[in-house]
Amino acid sequence: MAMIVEYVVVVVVVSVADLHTGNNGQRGTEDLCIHRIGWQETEGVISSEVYEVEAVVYQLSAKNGETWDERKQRRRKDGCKVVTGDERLSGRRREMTGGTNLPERRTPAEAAAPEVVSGGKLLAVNLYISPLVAKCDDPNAMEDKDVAEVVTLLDRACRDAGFFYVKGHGIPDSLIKEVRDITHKFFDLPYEEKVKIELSNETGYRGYQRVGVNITKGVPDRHEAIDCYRELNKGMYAGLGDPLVGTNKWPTDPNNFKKLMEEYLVLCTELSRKIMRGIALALGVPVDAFEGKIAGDPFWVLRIIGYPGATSISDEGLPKNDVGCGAHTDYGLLTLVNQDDDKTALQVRNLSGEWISAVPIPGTFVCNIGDMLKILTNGIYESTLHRVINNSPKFRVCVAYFYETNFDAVISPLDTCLKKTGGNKKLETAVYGEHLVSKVTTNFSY
Ligand SMILES: O=C(O)CCC(=O)C(=O)O
Repeated sequence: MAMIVEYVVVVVVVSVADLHTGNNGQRGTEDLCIHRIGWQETEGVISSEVYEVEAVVYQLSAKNGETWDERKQRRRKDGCKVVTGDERLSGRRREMTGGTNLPERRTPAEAAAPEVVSGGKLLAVNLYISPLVAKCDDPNAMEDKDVAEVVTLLDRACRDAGFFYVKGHGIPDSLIKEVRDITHKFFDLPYEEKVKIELSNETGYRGYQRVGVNITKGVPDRHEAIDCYRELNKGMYAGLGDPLVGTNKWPTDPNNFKKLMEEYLVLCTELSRKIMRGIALALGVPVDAFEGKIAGDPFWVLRIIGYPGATSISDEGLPKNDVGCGAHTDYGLLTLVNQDDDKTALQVRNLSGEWISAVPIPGTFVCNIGDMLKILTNGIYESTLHRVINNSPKFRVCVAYFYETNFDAVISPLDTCLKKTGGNKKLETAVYGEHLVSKVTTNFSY
């Protein structure tokens, strides 16, 4: 019996105009579209009667009366090319205006994730990683063509774009949203309530910091935050982690804050381990290369961050600074960014030195590569330089989960990566815990 299976591929189209005008990440009139694809399937086999449906659901009416084909022609003239990557999708194309009622569901065949290219440059890759998540612990995972496709795209994303979005990751959208909602609730509380869990060197740099206390390269950042780390005991790792010793300072209001965040942490840790398996496959190193002595007992960091809106007066008295978080790279292996859906603020610098807005895509994590992965790959993958500028008048939250190596891991380039890059070690060996402590202990202005 023939049945129609429909699902969604999310494509980010960063407005070319934005790039050229240097617009600070403000969403242009049409910089995000959702690309919907469907096909006809007969008893699990995709038939030749394939059809593709593309619908712009974000500000579809940017140009009145424009058809999808006209829109695409115009976008191409702008130098913007949307690549679905799925060669099976050919044939009949049907215009569908504003159709938002297709279920957000994909089959493994949809694993051919899209890339967004502009002027020959890769801007973003959106990975539907469900095949990888399902099979990464199977020793024959790469024999599965859907896994292999995810891995190929992952490699391209890490080499050329430096960041990527993941969807189909298995963490429920409802939980991802709940984490942000409870974060909003906390930051909405009066300062006197929030400061009850204040961060200091005596708390192991754990807890709440008001706007401007975090500094990047000497400049106060326009954000407030709660910082949490995997717990460390005094004297552990020959005292390497002593500055961070302490228990996390979770707020008691909202009352389920700790429980929710701890549940979320477990899922982020497991998801990151799986993505790192995909990255190992992408690099051609053993699938468990980022386990054992490197990250078999991974450290983690959680930053629960709030950025005042552009017109907010909550930072009155501080030096004028629009930058929510100055340009920096992350310290470990991989970061999962859970950001508000309705404000564009995170910007990522690509290898050509352009700042690309990481426009939020509901249900996805933005993934950044960290410093330890850069060393392990001998620079094949760069750690992603990024910054945050909240130009929206609204308060923005982001919950950033950082998946790190073992605290005491000694990190130097993997042999395979060394060979692939000509045999010379381009990056100094680092001990992760030392790197982290040196950053954390100089990140605050008090
Ligand atoms: O707010 C964001 O989107 C990212 C936060 C960030 O860059 C960080 O905490 O390292």
